[in-house]
Amino acid sequence: MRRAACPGSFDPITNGHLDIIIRASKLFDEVVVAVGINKTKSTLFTVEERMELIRQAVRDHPQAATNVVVEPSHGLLVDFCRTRGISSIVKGLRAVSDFDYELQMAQMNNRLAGVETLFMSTNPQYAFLSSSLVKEVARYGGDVSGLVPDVVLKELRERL
Ligand code: COD
Repeated sequence: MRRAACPGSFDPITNGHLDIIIRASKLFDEVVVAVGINKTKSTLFTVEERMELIRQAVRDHPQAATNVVVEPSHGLLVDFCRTRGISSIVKGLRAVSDFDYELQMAQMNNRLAGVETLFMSTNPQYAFLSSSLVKEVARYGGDVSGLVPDVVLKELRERL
């Protein structure tokens, strides 16, 4: 079975993340979305909330609804991959500014465990999009509809 991990903080999932997950779900038999738990980083949504928002967001997409699973990820991503027999990581690349750090992580993960990282170019529609920017705009009352899944939009409106 060809299985890939799509890792991230997903605080919260945006349409940029979702686009990468859906495209990956068409290339692999199973995509495991690894929701990072970083105790030193404060998040708007708990890990359980972030996981549930991703599950609800993929539900409307026929392929992804059948082969995307969502799990919490503690510690090193390569350990998450190793314990699940995952040999590929799929990441989205928005701009050259993402590239330097993503390349470093890809090479480190390959060195640590022989895991390959595949980069997908962002959908140009979402190239400027990040979870932090979405939260900032929503916090000040800006309209983020079309930038996040509807379930996330609803949660942001209630919370911020
Ligand atoms: N379009 C396309 N892709 C996007 C978009 C967009 N608009 N926005 C984000 N992405 C991609 C990012 O490029 C990233 O690949 C992924 O989606 C997740 O994004 P975020 O912002 O939710 O998550 P990050 O960047 O905070 O996540 C970092 C990880 C958790 C993946 C990383 O820190 C990690 O692997 N941590 C585990 C610990 C570890 O193994 N460390 C050693 C690494 S070598």
